[in-house]
Amino acid sequence: SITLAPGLVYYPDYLDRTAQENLLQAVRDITLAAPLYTPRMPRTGKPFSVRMTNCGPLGWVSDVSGYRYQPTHPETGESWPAMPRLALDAWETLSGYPAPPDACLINFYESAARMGLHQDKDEEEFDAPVVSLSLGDTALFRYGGLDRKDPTRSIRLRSGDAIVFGGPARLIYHGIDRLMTGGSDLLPQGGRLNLTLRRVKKPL
Ligand code: MD3
Ligand code: FE
Repeated sequence: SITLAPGLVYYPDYLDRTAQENLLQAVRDITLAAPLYTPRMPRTGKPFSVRMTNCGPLGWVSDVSGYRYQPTHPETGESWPAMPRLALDAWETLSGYPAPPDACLINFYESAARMGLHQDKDEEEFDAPVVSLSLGDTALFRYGGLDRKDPTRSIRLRSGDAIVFGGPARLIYHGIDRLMTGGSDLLPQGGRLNLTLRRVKKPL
C-alpha cells in the first residue's frame, strides 16, 4: 500500500481480476433490485451526471430536499439490498474499524460524468474511515485538504484499486475530474463503478 497523506492509504490492484468480476456481478444483482437512479441537487434540482444506488442498511440519497441517509430506495420505496460479502471483507481488511459498515454507496460514471470537489460529512460517525473500491474505466481522482482552497493533487483510480480515507483525511475535499478510457475491459459497455463503504451511525 502507499500512504499518500496522513490517513489516506492507496492500495493499487487490491482486487484481482476474478474478484473484480465477482464484485461486478454482485453490483449487477443489486441494481436489479435497486436500480441506478439520477440524484438531484438540493434546492436547484439540477441532476447529477453520476447515477447512484446503494446496498446495506442505509443508503445516501440526494434530492431537492437535501442530502441524507435512508433505509429505502427513493424511487421504489424498497429496502436496499444486502452488501456483497467481498465488500464486507474489504472493509474488515482495510478499515481498522471495530464494527461493520452500515452503508455502501454505488456510483456509476458514464464517459462524460464527473463529481465536483466536495466533503463527505452527512455521516454521524467520523471516527470510521471511508473505503472506496473502483471497477471499470480509470478515473482521474482529485483530493485536497480540509479547506476548499487548499492545494490539490490528482491520482488515477484504476479497476481493482482500493483507497481508504480515515483519521485526518476523513473530511478532505475530493472529487472525480473525468474518466479515462482504455484502462480496463471489465465493463463491456465502458464506464466506471465506485463503491464507498461507510459507517454512518455510531456503533451501539
Ligand atoms: C475522501 N466518490 O461517493 S471515491 C463519494 O469515485 C465519492 O465515486 C468518488 O466521493 C467516486 O462521496 C470518490 C474516493 C473517496 C470516497 C469517499 C471519501 C474519497 C473520499 C470520503 C472522504 C474523503
Ligand atoms: Fe465523496
